[in-house]
Amino acid sequence: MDLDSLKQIILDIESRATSDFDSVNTKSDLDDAYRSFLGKKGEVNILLKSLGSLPQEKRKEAGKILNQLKSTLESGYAQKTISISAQEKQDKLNQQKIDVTLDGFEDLKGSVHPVTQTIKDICDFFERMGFDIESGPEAEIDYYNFEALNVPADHPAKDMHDTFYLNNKGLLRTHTSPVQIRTMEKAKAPHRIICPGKVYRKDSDLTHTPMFHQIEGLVVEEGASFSQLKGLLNDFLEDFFGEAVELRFRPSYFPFTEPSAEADIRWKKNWLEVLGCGMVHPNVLKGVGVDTKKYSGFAFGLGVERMAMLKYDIPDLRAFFDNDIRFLNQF
Ligand code: 2NL
Repeated sequence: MDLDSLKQIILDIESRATSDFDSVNTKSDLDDAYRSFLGKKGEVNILLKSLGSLPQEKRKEAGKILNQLKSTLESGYAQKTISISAQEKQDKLNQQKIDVTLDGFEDLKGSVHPVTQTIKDICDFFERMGFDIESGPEAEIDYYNFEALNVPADHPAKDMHDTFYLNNKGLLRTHTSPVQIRTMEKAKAPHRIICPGKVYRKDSDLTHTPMFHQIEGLVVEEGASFSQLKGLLNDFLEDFFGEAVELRFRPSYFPFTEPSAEADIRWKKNWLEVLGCGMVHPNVLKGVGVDTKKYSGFAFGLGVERMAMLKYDIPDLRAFFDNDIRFLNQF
């Protein structure tokens, strides 16, 4: 082989390698092409080995142009490597592209539960009347739930069929009255407190749920009277229903009040019971250390779900517990 034919071969390799590098689209095809020209058994190495057949004085020049070929091919390979990885990156970006102009999903907005709203409305009224909001534990003991409230040991409400007992000592409170007992134990009279919260009774049918919400109010002051209680409840019910209400009090009985009464409002020709109330029984006041010669008290209790059903004309108690968004969004 002479130098001229070597140059011819080199030009041919260079043009084939350039076009091969040009036509591949993946890194692995590019590497295959690389190996066929520049690998151990590639064309350039084979050519290099054949230089031995050249005369001594031509070998140097031949080596030089072969090395030039090598570096031309190496840099072609390097450039193509860069452009392939840029293309792969671009392909990936195109695949993951997000069209920000597409319509989104309408987000579901929450709303205040009617029970929560009713508790807030009622507590707001009594706060304006100077009451403090108090809360306390839902798991109670017999003393705070019954004994301190003058409920006799053999009262039917204490029956296993009516009260959830947790163990031999604990129970789930059946009303929020224990909060008032605890408050009177802690602070000195006078008291004006309103106590909202969950209460529990072993009762489950169309009009009763084992858990419901109650609000109780308590006033202990010098000269607290039944006429004040009637006036306060009348103002409250007018505020709650947003219009003048026709109100009547019927004599009733609770162990913790004497006298006791139930209040009804006239709603579309019918009298509907809305709450229970009375003058705090002296036994209850004495039990928490209130001087009954100086102070008297009145109290009342109402069911929140029942009040919300009347105000919003909801016929079925279960609607409060289903948490159906179509129901809840109406408030
Ligand atoms: C009702 C009746 C009532 C009370 C709750 C009370 C609390 C203390 C002392 C005296 Cl600490 N009374 N609470 C009084 C009368 C009635 O609730 O029908 N509730 C749904």
